[in-house]
Amino acid sequence: MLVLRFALLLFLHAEGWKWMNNIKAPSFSRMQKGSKFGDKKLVVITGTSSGLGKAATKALLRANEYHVIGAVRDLEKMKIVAELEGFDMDRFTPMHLDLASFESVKTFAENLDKFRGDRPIDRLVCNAAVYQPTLAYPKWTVDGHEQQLQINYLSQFLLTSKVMPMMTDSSDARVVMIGSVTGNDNTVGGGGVYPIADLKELDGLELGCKKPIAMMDGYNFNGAKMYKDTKLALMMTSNMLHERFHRSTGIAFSSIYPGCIAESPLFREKRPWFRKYFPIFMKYITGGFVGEEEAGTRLFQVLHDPKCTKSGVYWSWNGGPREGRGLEAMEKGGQIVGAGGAGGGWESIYENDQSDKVLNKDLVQKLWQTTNEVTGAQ
Ligand code: NDP
Ligand code: PMR
Repeated sequence: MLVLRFALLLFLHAEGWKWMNNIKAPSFSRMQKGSKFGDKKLVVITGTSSGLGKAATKALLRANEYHVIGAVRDLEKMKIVAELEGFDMDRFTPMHLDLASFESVKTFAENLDKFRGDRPIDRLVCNAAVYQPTLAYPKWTVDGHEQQLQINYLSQFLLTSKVMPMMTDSSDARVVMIGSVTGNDNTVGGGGVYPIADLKELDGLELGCKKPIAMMDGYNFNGAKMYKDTKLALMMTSNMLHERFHRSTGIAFSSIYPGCIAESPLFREKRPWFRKYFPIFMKYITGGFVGEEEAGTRLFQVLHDPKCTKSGVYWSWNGGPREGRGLEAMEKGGQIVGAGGAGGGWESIYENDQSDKVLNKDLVQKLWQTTNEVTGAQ
């Protein structure tokens, strides 16, 4: 056993892997009950003040088995949202995190480590994102990266590297990346609508992807493509984490496509006509529409359902346009019954195919290495 452990350590070292340096052997004290969290599992979600993150938090609080840490950029907004939504503040803790700054990610991780005390983090959801399709020129973060790139991808990567060591004592740890059909080009929604997600040879990221280089592929800035590229990169990262760490840590890594939440504030920078007609188009033409609440129950399922302990999966759901069916379909104990209508509810989850780009092992390896360098995660 000792020899095996030594071999594993050597292997990780040879791979240049430092993320898990902080891993401690499961300690007795960490497994003891009776902390301020009682028997609740600890869930960290980025971006709980809006859209999918907010709806999933509602579902988690309703299930009564979780304490949710909402990692948000605007604590004042979060307070108001929590009050309006009636969050139980005994089981919800907002914590400041601005994903547009690596320093903020590091500070958040330190605060989280103190806050959890002797308890492991059981779930991490990389959910927060911005979509800036109409910009003629990129906007930059304090670290000199294009905003969508850092908020949607680089910082969530760094965050994962900081939080994973806090998860290894959990008996049911899950890391979920919010991907999208628009980052996965093997469908009409992803491969048929320009611009198409494509990291090419990652020439931009290899050069550091700092002002004036915005795009990971090194080509000219395109805001809509940038967003899609970040979704592609997150899904690739989920696969890499699965390959590298699922066996050794037991953590389940997955990505999801929650459906097209066409009425969410994600589209705040789109023109008013688009915001008006996009939900109609998605409901009645493509059938890809999903209401915020139901999208929240989908994410909740991946965090709660025992079958979603499977690692290396890209989860999606079958069924046509649905709205307003979500929490009301849940039973008291957090079980979701058929949400009514064909294809609705938990039974409609399935393991979706991932595009060749998402599965491209050489590129995934290159993405892994370059992102580690750019973020300083190792
Ligand atoms: P929202 O805009 O409603 O939610 C995004 C969240 O990210 C907000 O809470 C926002 O905070 C937060 N956020 C933005 N910037 C930062 C930052 N710098 N630091 C910390 N938090 C930040 O969008 P959705 O709920 O629709 O999107 C959630 C996820 O789902 C995203 O990853 C998106 O890519 C994905 N997705 C969405 C789809 C859709 O159709 N809407 C389809 C497929 C995937 P604040 O409340 O302060 O604005
Ligand atoms: Mg798309 C046929 C299926 C389908 C699906 C599932 C989506 C999802 N979209 C589909 C089709 C089409 N879309 C078609 C045929 C068109 C051309 C009319 C189209 C257009 C379109 C636009 C302009 N779609 C969009 C946009 C956006 O600005 C959204 C986007 O790309 O944001 C990055 C978007 C989306 N379509 C989707 C989904 C899920 C989105 C939201 C994107 C996301 O968050 O990943």
